[in-house]
Amino acid sequence: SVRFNWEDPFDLESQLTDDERMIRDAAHGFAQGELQPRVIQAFRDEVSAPELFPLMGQAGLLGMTLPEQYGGSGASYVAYGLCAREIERVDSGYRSMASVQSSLVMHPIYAFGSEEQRRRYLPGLASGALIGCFGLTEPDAGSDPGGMRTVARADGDGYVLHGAKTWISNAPFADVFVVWAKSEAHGGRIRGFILEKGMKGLEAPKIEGKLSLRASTTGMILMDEVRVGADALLPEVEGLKGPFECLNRARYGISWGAMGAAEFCLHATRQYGLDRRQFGRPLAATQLWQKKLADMMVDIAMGLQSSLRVGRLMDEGRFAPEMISIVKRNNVGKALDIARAARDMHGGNGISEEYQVIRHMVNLETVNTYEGAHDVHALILGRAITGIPAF
Ligand code: TGC
Ligand code: FAD
Repeated sequence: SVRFNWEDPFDLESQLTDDERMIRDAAHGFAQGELQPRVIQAFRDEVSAPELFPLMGQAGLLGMTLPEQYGGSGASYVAYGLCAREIERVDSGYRSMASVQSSLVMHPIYAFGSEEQRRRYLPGLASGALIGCFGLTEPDAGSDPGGMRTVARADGDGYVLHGAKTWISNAPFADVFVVWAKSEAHGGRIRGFILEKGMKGLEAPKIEGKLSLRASTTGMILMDEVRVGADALLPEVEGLKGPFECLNRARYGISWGAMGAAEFCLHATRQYGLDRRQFGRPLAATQLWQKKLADMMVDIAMGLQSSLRVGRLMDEGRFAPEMISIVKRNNVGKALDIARAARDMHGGNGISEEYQVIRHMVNLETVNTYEGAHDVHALILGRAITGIPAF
């Protein structure tokens, strides 16, 4: 038998390739060196931090699964997940910034764009010189994106877009907007369009006053008769499949990221319980505490192992979206439970920014809602089990 390691219960380490470990270690160094020192202040001030994109780009964290010719490094989906875990160990908002750019902006341009669109946008997005955002959600269409009202009308050899998107990560400082609209020229089918900052009629006001994910900037996309050329259309995809193919990748990354936030909470709580004494002994010496720490460790071990399995299947091209619903829903739900317990176990100190667990807790409320709310993923799985859509 081997010696048990509570920090890596199922020996995840030995299931990774050398490349994956190297990429993970570099991401860990970047997250701890560049992101951790900023995050408490950034969250307090609800700052916009577009300058983080070039830093993430230099660190190779943007679009890493894409081929090198487009600025990626051909990394595996497992490596991508490991990086999301390292970034979200610091803050879910920073992981959001990176996952929107990689999975929701670069992926559709790579997978559904023309060669000209790939060359025009991908290298800049990979380096962080350009910032991207993804507009699917609308004020009256969140869980049900098929109910969107944004339209694209044919106009000469181009299109005119009209409508409003809301709750859009990165939008206020984005250069590139991947927007989904019902295209009248395509029989009302949903199509993707690439818009650029500065286009007439395009605005992206910031949403202020978030009490969660404050280190990530969120805004709206307001389109008042925005005229674009025919070359703004993503030519290779039609229907909700387009945005969902992007969401598959982002949701998968989130399943790893949430485990990073949960690991932070477990590690911080364990140390707190070893250091803090009440009733003449460390808190960690009490049965209730040990039971809660055991629950945290078990849920993290199971979550990481499941995400690794889904990542390997993605790398082999053998995944089904329902597998991603399982890990997104489970891992984020468990991470939220863990963060709430960690907050409680820190007592009064648990509400202070200095101990950081309450920041993870409130962030994970957003993560539980976006990219398909917890219950919406249950309904996706319920449909798979019964064959009956119950949305
Ligand atoms: P439904 O009838 O199920 O499907 C319509 C078409 O889409 C196809 N499809 C998928 N394709 C690939 N991957 C998937 N996961 C897919 N799911 C569905 C499907 O085959 C069908 O194709 P076709 O060719 O027959 O048209 O669609 P529905 O309207 O019944 O949808 C139901 C539901 C609930 C599954 C779906 O609407 C849903 O997932 N809702 C949640 C919405 C959501 O996740 N929004 C996320 C917005 S982006 C975001 O939150 C970014 S935050 C990022 C950050 O900051 O990190
Ligand atoms: P609703 O759909 O109104 O859901 C409200 C509640 O009802 C939820 O609990 C949900 O589970 C439940 N519910 C919904 N339908 C059903 C049903 N049929 N049966 C039972 N219960 C149901 N979107 C983007 O497009 N791009 C982004 O970059 C982006 N970034 C975001 C960043 C932040 C900080 C936040 C908060 C959101 C972001 N979103 C983004 C939007 C996000 O995807 C939506 O908030 C999410 O999909 C839920 O939609 P909604 O807010 O309209 O809630």
